Amino acid sequence: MRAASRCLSLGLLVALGACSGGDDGDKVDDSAVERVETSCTNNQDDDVDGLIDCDDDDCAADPVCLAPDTETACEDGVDEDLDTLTDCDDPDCDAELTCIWPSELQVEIEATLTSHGDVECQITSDTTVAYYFDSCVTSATTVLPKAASDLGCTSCDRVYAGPVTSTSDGCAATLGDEVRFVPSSLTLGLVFGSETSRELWAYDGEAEAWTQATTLTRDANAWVSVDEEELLLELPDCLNSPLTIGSLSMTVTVTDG
Ligand SMILES: [Ca+2]
Ligand SMILES: [Ca+2]
Ligand SMILES: [Ca+2]
Ligand SMILES: [Ca+2]
Repeated sequence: MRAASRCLSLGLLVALGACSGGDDGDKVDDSAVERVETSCTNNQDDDVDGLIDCDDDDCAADPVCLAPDTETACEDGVDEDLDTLTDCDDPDCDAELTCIWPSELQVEIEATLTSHGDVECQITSDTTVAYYFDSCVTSATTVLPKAASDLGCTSCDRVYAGPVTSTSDGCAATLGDEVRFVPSSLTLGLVFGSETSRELWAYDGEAEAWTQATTLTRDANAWVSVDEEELLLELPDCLNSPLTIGSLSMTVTVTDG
């Protein structure tokens, strides 16, 4: 409508042909304007060509349109799908093992010795002495942060290490300091088994080796293992050493932090 009015008013002053020529000039100027999708993420068809954002070829080289639809690696520090959420922060990674593991573990250990009562220690081939060991409980609690590396546990999905911060060593009085159910520091590894099961590996500093210590089973919000074994005690003065002095129950409770 504006173009038509302008042509009519010009037509009063100049020849009709000149007016037509001016109109053609306007059309050339319009087509010369390059219309592009100005934003590839605004959900608008900016250049009104029927194609919105990444569907428009104008956006073919835009990083947002080149990015994959999901986080493709969950441990590389890169936000692959450019949704501002990196690795485990991205819900795309929720099911990844690497994102299941917590940043720290609360570990509670309880060792309960149920004494068998008198134990016969053979002093000579025909002489025995009875030893008696009380039943006892040693417990410990600590929070272990995630280690920066696997610390040599190639089987482990995650390794945690740190000092044992709190202990109540009731068995030291009964068994002596030589027998320690809880070390002063712990280096533990976890291996995914299932949604309700994890292997717990432990590093033995003396043997300088990792061993699978037990299997943890999910129990409400914690992971628990209970292992029982006969406690054998090495007594140098007893010819029949080691002596079986009782039943030892070790309960390990791990809570994800
Ligand atoms: Ca468009
Ligand atoms: Ca757009
Ligand atoms: Ca990533
Ligand atoms: Ca992402």
